[in-house]
Amino acid sequence: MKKLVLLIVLCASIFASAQQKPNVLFLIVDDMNDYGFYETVSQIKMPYLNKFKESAVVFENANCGSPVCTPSRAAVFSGLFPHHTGAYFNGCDPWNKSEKLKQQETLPEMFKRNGYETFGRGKLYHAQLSEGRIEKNFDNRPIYGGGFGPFPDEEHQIKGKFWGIQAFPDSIFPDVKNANAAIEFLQQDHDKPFFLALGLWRPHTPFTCPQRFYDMYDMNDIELPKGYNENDLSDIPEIAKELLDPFGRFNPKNKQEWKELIRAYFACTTFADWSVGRVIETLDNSKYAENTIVVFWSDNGYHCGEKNHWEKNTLWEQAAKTPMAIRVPGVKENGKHCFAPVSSVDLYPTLTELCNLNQKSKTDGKSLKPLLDNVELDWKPALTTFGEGFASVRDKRFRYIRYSDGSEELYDHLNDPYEWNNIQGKHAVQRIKLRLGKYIPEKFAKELQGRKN
Ligand SMILES: [Ca+2]
Ligand SMILES: [Ca+2]
Repeated sequence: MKKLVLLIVLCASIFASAQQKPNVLFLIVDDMNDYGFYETVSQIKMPYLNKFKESAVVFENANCGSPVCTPSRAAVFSGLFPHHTGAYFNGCDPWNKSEKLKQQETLPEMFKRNGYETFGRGKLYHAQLSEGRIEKNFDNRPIYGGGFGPFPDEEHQIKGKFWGIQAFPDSIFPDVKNANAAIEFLQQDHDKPFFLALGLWRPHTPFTCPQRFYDMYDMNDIELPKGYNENDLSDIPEIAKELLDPFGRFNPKNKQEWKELIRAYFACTTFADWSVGRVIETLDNSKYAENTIVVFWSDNGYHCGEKNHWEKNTLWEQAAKTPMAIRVPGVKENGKHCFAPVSSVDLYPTLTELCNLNQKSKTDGKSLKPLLDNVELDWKPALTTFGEGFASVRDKRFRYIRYSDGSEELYDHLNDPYEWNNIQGKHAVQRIKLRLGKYIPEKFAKELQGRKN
């Protein structure tokens, strides 16, 4: 009898402790740069994320592990930097090709093993997972909904002109369907704590979204990017130019077309803001609001013509810097901005600590919990890599880039926020280069297959 009572007490306490664990809402957007999130472009409209930022710690100096979709996500879900796995590029099939990633427990897998209900929808890994791994990651089906479409029309898809206003109904956008699925999940009862991951496809191309988001922007108000400088490429190493506009699909014929593309990017960013916003609003109106951590991040930044370049795949601020914010209910620093140079690779160990999970796999990042408690703390520089020997290191003030042939760039963000002046050759900065150079890996894992662009 005594044993039975003990067993009941034990079961009840295990159940209670499982109940106390916080839920996690993990929101990913694709190719969203800093324009609206850090208010560097005032015209862009992001009402929902602006509201969310008031209740979260906003990381103003967040950097991706790799400036392109698949490897950036592999780094976040594994907690491992690309130079340890070889997953540097899109198309590298990281979860089937890297021995290290095959062994690594992913973030959702860790949550599931720790007793969480795991739910995933939309663009999450952007890479093939085996059936067995899908099983280990997520409880729900289907996990991937949709794709990049809808495209403006067949001609646009073939010619690679991935933009255009079309009167598509909301119902055909994968982001609408997936956000609806997440909303439905948040309105249900759950016995276990949950890890809900939602990955949106926008503002990534094709720049299609419900027309009302285009209608929010008047062409007369659109300006060329503040960070554009037509002579900007004169002081960058030759090897850096290999990364420029690899697809050549964005070559605006004139300033008018350039502005139209920017308007399209703004519209798709505002669409993503709305999609994220209605999920967060549902959470805030649910019984889970007080016990759910919200993580918001973009997989990479985005050029809209800065450095004569479109899209990502560079080691400059425009591609390496990503929006990121974390809301832990009750944290006193919520609403503050943190300028410490953090990495999205830090998200895995951060959630391990915040949710008090048993973490099986070793990860590279560092828990951001100390910064959530004190945004002013000193922090080590953040690393972004893009292939063997291609690395970028960001601290609070400088960005240092070194390429595989040893050529370098150094930018002083205090005086040069758009990285126009490469000061690497100046005598006075040699010590800064040496200091930041220590964070560049001595050894880079061999590149898995894939392409640099
Ligand atoms: Ca992306
Ligand atoms: Ca320059």
